[in-house]
Order: sequence, then structure tokens, then C-alpha cells
Amino acid sequence: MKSFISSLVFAAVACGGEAARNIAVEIVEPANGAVMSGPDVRVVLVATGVEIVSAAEEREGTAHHHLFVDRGSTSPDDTIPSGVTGILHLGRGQTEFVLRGLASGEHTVIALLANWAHLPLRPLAADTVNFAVRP
Ligand SMILES: [Cu+2]
Repeated sequence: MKSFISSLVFAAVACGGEAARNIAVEIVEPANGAVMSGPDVRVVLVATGVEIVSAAEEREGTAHHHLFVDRGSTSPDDTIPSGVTGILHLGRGQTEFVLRGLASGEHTVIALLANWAHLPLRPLAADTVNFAVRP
């Protein structure tokens, strides 16, 4: 898996130019449809074609991860708000986050890449997984 990720990163770098960049995000954990032991579930994110940095870095070609937990994403035209239940900014450039105290049952997590202004990247780079926490 690690070498696979490395080759993806290498391919993205090797492709060069801004226009050729294909920016994407994938939730690699939990797997879609997974049944997890709760109540804490680790979410692991892999971004390609963009550098994941702290939200404090105002630089083109960078982004940070956002998670929408058990709710829809906000409009792609609007900045992603702070202080809203179920909306998480991984603003220190984290690529993992542990969701704590999830209830047993079905859950949905949407990942979305946005820039330092918390404005979703265009074209949209998003991924969704559905999983369940065992009673
Ligand atoms: Cu943000």
C-alpha cells in the first residue's frame, strides 16, 4: 500500500503543469460498507495532485481536509463554516482523524478538500464512505 501511494504521488509530481493536475481525495479508512467496532473510528485520508498543508498557508496548489460527519456537505460555492456540529476542518494539515463516541448504527463521512480560505477546490475533490458501528 505504501509503495502504491508513493507511486501515485510520484505520478502526480511527474505530470507537472497546473492544468494537467488531477486533484482527488480518497477516504482509505474506514472502507465503504465496513462494520467497525466503536465507539471510536479512525478516518484516514489520501489526497493526490495537491499538497496537504496547514490552513495558515496561503499558497496555490495546497489544501486541507474537511469532514462532514452524518450530514450533507455545504454548498461548493460557499466557504466551509467553523463551529458547526458534524463539520470538521483538519486545519493543521492532518491526514487522519479519530471520530470519538460514535453511536452504534450507520454513519456517513464525506471528505472534501478546500483551500486556506476554506473554499472547496474546483473541480470538487470529494469522497464519501458509509460504514456501520457495531452495537
Ligand atoms: Cu477549512
